[in-house]
Amino acid sequence: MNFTSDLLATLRNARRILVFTGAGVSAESGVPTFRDAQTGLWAKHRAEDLATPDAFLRDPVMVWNWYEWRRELMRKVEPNPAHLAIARLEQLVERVTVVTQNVDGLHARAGSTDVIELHGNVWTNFCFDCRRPADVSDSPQVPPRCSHCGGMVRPGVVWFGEALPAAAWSRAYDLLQSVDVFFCIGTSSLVEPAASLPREARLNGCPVIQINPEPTSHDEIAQYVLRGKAGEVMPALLAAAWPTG
Ligand code: BJW
Ligand code: ZN
Repeated sequence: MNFTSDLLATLRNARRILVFTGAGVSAESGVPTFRDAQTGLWAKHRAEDLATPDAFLRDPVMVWNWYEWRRELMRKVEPNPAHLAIARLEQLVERVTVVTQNVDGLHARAGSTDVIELHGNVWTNFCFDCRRPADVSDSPQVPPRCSHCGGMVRPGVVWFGEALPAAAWSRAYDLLQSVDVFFCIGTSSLVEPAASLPREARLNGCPVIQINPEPTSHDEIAQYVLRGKAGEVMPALLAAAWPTG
């Protein structure tokens, strides 16, 4: 794989890197993406039937079971070379923060130590009514009930129409002021407000490196567009930028 000397120098000179990721980063682990036509989860299910508070209230059993099915699938997967290369960046650069839209926890499992989860984490649950964290380990009901108020327990993810966790969002947004390089990897960049982060980074004058096998609207704002799979491009890029690293 060939990278321009300009890109390699930009990486070597970087002190603070933000790595913004989407479902494409976990695709090579076997986690289906959301919008890829062939394998996307929502090729079979309509997003608005499953990932909204209204959908949960309308059919809580179906939505809970859909998340259980996905958890089952995610339990069996491992971090792939893209997650591992992103984690390894921490040994090469002073400060690396991963800002992910993914809910699978694979960045942390790969060894990344500073991960901001914008859309929550599928391994957590909380009460739809009182919003307290919920332990569902031995609940006979579907969905499980809250031990405090009896409300329905839901997965700890962010659905359409819901605000992103305030602390996660403001930390990610504030980082845009201080990072030297912004990676945008494996996201269709269709879901707001997350998709505004690369745009804001570029407005701040930060170089954006886009890695995706397909074009996205963010190709326009990216300084470097690397067309390919994250699990192939990221390890090759690290090897080229830090050959002795
Ligand atoms: C590879 C690869 C390989 C494949 N290597 N790459 C402004 C304009 C218009 C609409 C809105 C707006 N602001 C807000 C909205 C509404 C809405 C929205 O964005 N709608 C759009 C769809 C139109 N946003 C919201 O509702 C958000 N909330 C909000 O704004 O609240 C406001 C508010 C404020 C105050 C009070 C109340 C409300 C919330 C969004 C939540 C998104 N949730 C989901 C589900 C999470 C739980 C779950 O997992 O079930 O998050 S939706 C889904 O999309 C999931 C993802 O994190 C997210 C992004 O998807 P991603 O990661 O980009 O995946 P894909 O599949 O789209 O793309 C995969 C990419 O990988 C592709 O490009 C492939 O080519 C690539 N790829 N293989 C590298 N090997
Ligand atoms: Zn409750």
